[in-house]
Amino acid sequence: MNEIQGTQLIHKYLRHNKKFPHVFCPGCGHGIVLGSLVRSIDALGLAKDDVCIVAGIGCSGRLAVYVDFNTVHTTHGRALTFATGIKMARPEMNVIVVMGDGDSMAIGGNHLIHAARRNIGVTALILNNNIYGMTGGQCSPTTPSGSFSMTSPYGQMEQSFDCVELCRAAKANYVARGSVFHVNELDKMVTEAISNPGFGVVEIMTPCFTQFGRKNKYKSPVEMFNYLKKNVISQERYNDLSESDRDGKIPSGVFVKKSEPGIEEKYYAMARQVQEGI
Ligand SMILES: Cc1ncc(C[n+]2csc(CCOP(=O)(O)OP(=O)(O)O)c2C)c(N)n1
Ligand code: SF4
Repeated sequence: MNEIQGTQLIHKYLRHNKKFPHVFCPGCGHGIVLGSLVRSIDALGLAKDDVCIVAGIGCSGRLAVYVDFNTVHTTHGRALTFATGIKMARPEMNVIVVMGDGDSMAIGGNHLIHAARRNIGVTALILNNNIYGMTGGQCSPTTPSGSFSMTSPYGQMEQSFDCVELCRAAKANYVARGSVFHVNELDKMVTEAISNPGFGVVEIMTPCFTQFGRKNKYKSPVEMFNYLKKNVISQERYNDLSESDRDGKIPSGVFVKKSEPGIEEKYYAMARQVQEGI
């Protein structure tokens, strides 16, 4: 993507003269996800009116505020419930949900499991910065064991869990993990997830230097990007590593890719059958 195209996309898709300047800290990865979202929608040629972005609360939730589509900035942990209602009522709409790791896996964890189980035809972008960014750095379900946060000043005692494994087990159609360092791959995953007829999840590793990096071993946002560069590796490379060498490494790529119809499609087919008395 050259600079001219990038600028054109900003003018086409961002509420650039209304909602800016944005709230993201220098070095935050959330803006890169915003870029990926806009490029993917543009590449798919979707009309703005046919796209609805739904977000929860958190720094990640701000993404919905900046883009010129149908947008809903909902309550913390409930973005998927709003999105489910929208998709059931307007199945032709491309519904894309943006959530933080806290939003999607802590308070909204149950909704994530059941959105995947139902295979509702929405796309979930999960911005995993391993921390609650907006509220001051409390630990989340993905804060790595032993790392420091506002609520684990002596090191996190709890185990973290794996978003990909969770969504795979809950039977989502499309499950992928990428990072904001590996932008070209990320764009492909977001585009594929939006195109998938069922529930598409992309977990996106993204740095929060302000609330996570400063309390841990990172000296700058650049170090956090270098961490992603070195440690987010393909699942093939990850599988070839010994158990001990896997420590700290994050497997990425597409883990599940099915093309089952979304539940809304099944619902409308059933409604037609019932109405026709078949
Ligand atoms: C019901 C409810 N509980 C708690 C909060 C406070 N709150 C706002 S954002 C947030 C956490 C955000 O963390 P995350 O979802 O990981 O997103 P990030 O800010 O890191 O992008 C919390 C706990 C709230 N707004 N509503
Ligand atoms: S607090 Fe963290 S997640 Fe929030 S804008 Fe700053 S760097 Fe980004």
